[in-house]
Amino acid sequence: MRFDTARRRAALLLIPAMLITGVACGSTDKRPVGAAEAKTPAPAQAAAATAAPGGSSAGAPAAGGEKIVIVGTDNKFDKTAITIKAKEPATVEFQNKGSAIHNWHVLSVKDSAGKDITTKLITGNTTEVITFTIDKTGAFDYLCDVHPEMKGKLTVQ
Ligand SMILES: [Cu+2]
Repeated sequence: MRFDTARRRAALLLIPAMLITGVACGSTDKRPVGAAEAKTPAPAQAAAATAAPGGSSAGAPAAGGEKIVIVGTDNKFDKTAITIKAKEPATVEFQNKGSAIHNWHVLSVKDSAGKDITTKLITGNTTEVITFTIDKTGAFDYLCDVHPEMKGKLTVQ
């Protein structure tokens, strides 16, 4: 009999402890979920990529603006100075004609969507086309991230 009541008393003491930890878990679980979902960025890159290819059809001067071809070899760009217009889409076709991997990356400025202006690192005999808009005028260095001696200047007028 005495043993039984002692056990019951112990069980009663456990209940408040379980309630407290239960509430604590519930409240910490709720916050991070919504924050993580909200972070997913908008798919702006997909739209930019599809704007590049079919620029030959008449009537629509908007997408792509002018297309500039830059050829990279081991280890230099064929153009060390290019000029584009501010607030208008520019298309750069970067051709890697070397044997090493190279990219074309504009420093110290982002595009109008706040993204880095860069191609991926691509292997020899491959090409990547990017379209971007820069909202401000200025002169910005570009380079290959692997070979900083491959460089030039992008002027935005
Ligand atoms: Cu390179």
